[in-house]
Amino acid sequence: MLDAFSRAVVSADSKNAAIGGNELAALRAYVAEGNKRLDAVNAISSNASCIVSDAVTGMICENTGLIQAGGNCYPNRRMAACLRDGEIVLRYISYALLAGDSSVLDDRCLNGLKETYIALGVPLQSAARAVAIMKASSTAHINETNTSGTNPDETRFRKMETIKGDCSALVAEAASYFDRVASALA
Ligand SMILES: CCC1=C(C)/C(=C/C2=NC(=C\c3[nH]c(/C=C4\NC(=O)[C@H](C)[C@H]4CC)c(C)c3CCC(=O)O)/C(CCC(=O)O)=C2C)NC1=O
Repeated sequence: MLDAFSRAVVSADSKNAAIGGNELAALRAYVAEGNKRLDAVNAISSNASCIVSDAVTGMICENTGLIQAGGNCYPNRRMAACLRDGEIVLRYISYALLAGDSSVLDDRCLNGLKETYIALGVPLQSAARAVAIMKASSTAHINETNTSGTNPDETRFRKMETIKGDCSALVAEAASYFDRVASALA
């Protein structure tokens, strides 16, 4: 497992080179924006059960066959396994976002996942759909653009109350980890 720092070392070592200007500039940005990154990780982890249950619910609403006999979220044992997998994937994405590197997600979560799903008959498209909904909701939580939609009671929607700033780079980075899960299942 690598993070932004060890990744720079590995990449310099593979070229037999010293850590260069570009790598240092990237690490300087990583350090300078560190508090923002912690806020982004916290936005995901402290809303994780909401993000996961909303995504799995949405996936099922769009395809109710999943919870009928023969569907892969039927019976409750499989529904529970599906929710648990959503939590696992989101947790590894939050680790990758913290580390600033995808290797923890790749090595400990995605490696072999597609093959496992195929062997168990877990529908890959549905899993990718749940991941896509988790992406939309997680990036909204990081950005604090989550709204109540048609519900007039805004207080039911949690805002993180972090200092407002430009978090577009972190949102894009987080989005890339969700996309990585989707392509691992494609
Ligand atoms: C460390 C990382 C790690 C991962 C990633 C992991 C995934 C994982 N998900 C599994 C099962 C499963 N995964 C699902 C998931 C779903 N079914 C659906 O219809 C949806 C599309 C989807 C939820 C979004 C289901 C239903 C099962 C149980 C399948 C079965 O036993 O028939 C299994 C088989 C063993 C088990 O049931 O626990 C593994 C290993 N386990 C790990 O330890």
